[in-house]
Amino acid sequence: MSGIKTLGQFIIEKQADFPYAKGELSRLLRDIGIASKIVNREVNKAGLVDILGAAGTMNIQGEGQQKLDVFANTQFISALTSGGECCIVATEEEDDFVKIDSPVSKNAKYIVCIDPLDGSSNIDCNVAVGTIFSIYRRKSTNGKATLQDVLQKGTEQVAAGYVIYGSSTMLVYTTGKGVNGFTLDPSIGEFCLSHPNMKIPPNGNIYSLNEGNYVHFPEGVKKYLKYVQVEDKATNRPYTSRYIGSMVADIHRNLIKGGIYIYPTTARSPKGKLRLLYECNPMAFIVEQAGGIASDGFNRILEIEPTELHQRTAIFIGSEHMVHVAESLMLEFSSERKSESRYISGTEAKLEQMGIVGGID
Ligand code: P6P
Repeated sequence: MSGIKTLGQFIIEKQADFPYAKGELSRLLRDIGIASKIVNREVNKAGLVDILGAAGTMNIQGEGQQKLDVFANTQFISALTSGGECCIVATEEEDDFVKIDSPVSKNAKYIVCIDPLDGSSNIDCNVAVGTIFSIYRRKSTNGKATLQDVLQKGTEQVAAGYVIYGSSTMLVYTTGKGVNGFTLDPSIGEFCLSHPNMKIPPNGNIYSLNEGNYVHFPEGVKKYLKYVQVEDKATNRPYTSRYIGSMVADIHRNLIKGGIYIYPTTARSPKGKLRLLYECNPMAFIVEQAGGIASDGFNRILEIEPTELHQRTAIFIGSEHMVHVAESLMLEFSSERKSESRYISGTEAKLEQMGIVGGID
């Protein structure tokens, strides 16, 4: 195995990066890694066994659960229960958070927020899907952990990551000391370091959003769409539209190539579609650690104060310059939240400087 570094070896090597008792993060990520290998096995053969299609149940989001959604949810909860480090799992697939109450978890200190299988509506057509997870340390020091231990700001995350089940299966994570990617080698059943110290290009020309919602977009997003579609060789426009309908796949591609992913508020999702705790916070932590930025169009995702388990938010995430341009247009043209913006108002000069205002009708 010369030159190969497994996830387990890497975590132990980087143990000093994780300021808590030795081995806790290792065991948490080991548990998540085990469950993701089992999910990967089922995703890879989904067409062959009766695990495709709808489970016939609905989750709290009102979304029809795919059988693999339910399977993945069960696998992650089971792995985290037997691993002994996790006291609560907050998952997209359960109405309430799941209390882990097993003999090995008596002293468990960690909260895991997880979307077990994001983009699962794509499963039947063999498009990449993913798992997104966020790890917090409980704040309460005695008794059972509570909802308050779950409703922590994104800045409190001690680790976050995703698994993408695509042409290969990768686990990408951060503990706040950079981002590293591991590709599953099925021949040895190990995630092996393949993308050390991942950095998102500060600029790019790929934009990812569902233009089918155009009529319901905030004015600032409509202006951004006009901006990216205007011919301007100096700024490499028009950009390229790439939208898979699977957040993990879209953001993973943009992390590597540069780009922006936007899911704004729409008529159908007036607070945004994506969930703060187990989709936006972990992806924002990862992208920020890779040098990008993530906001709700006005304010940093990681600073949003959660008030409910399945809280949704708009998200603008990706290459720093691209998100800044979109945020500037949101500030200028979607004034309903102007006062909240982290930018100084009167961004005319900033837009001119970016060559924006002139290029938009
Ligand atoms: P729409 C999948 O359901 C998801 O949560 C993300 O993975 C994806 O980017 C988005 O929703 C797709 O939503 O409304 O464009 O189909």
